[in-house]
Amino acid sequence: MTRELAAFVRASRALVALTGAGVSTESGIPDFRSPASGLWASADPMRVASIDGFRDDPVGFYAFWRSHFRGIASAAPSGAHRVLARLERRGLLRAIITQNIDGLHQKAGSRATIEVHGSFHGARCLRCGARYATETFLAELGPRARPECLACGGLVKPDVVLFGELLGEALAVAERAIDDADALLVLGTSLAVWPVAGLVERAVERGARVAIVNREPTALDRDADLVIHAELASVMDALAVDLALGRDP
Ligand code: CNA
Repeated sequence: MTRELAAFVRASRALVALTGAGVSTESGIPDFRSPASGLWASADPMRVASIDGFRDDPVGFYAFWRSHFRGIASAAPSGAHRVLARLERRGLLRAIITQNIDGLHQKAGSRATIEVHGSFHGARCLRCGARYATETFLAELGPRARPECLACGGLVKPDVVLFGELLGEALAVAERAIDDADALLVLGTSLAVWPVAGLVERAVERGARVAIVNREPTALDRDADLVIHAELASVMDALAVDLALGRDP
């Protein structure tokens, strides 16, 4: 199967990747929907990951995310992140559209990265718009303190798109990248979250070929030209060998 993936990459003239939380599990960051290890096995998404949940209980929101954000801040890129960065350097990958908020594609050296769900690095006051670095803000915030803006007392929210919020300009940028692509490589996502899952359908409608690599079946496997159900680490390592990508600099 990985030979077929290498052929898929070689045959493309404008390849774009779409990634999800599965590319970062090897980095120690749990995904949402894996049956035992996913965050939703132990938490209610509508309480800790929706804009209504955030407004109702901002202290509880940060109590849940504080340790996860700390883990994300200290995480190192996975093999999948590194192979994608090498594909871009070799001119074989145009852009990465990611649902992840962890910044690990950039840490691995990828440049053309479109973060459709935002990034945990920054935070913003919902009232006056004052900007904060999430890590610094959390370091100074007491464990049970309300996350209030130092300038106006409004609520400070990380720059991540929560359930119930609209996606920003990044979605339009992602759509343009899809429209210019002739092949889409989908990695480590259940494709259960919209409107991002719709980007796969958009690619198919515009005639692009689609390959999906994921441990479990996804919602859109039937739309893909190539589907591999396997661990990303082994598939991406084999892809790097098959394409003779060489070592990281
Ligand atoms: P998801 O719905 O949790 O799906 C992840 C998929 O990845 C699952 O189907 C797993 O089977 C698969 N998977 C996990 N590990 C591996 C692996 N090592 N090899 C192969 N497959 C694997 O997550 P999605 O990304 O689809 O959902 C979108 C949400 C998740 C976005 O809003 C993200 O912001 C959010 N999220 C992001 C992060 C992060 O930034 N690292 C972490 C957790 C959730």
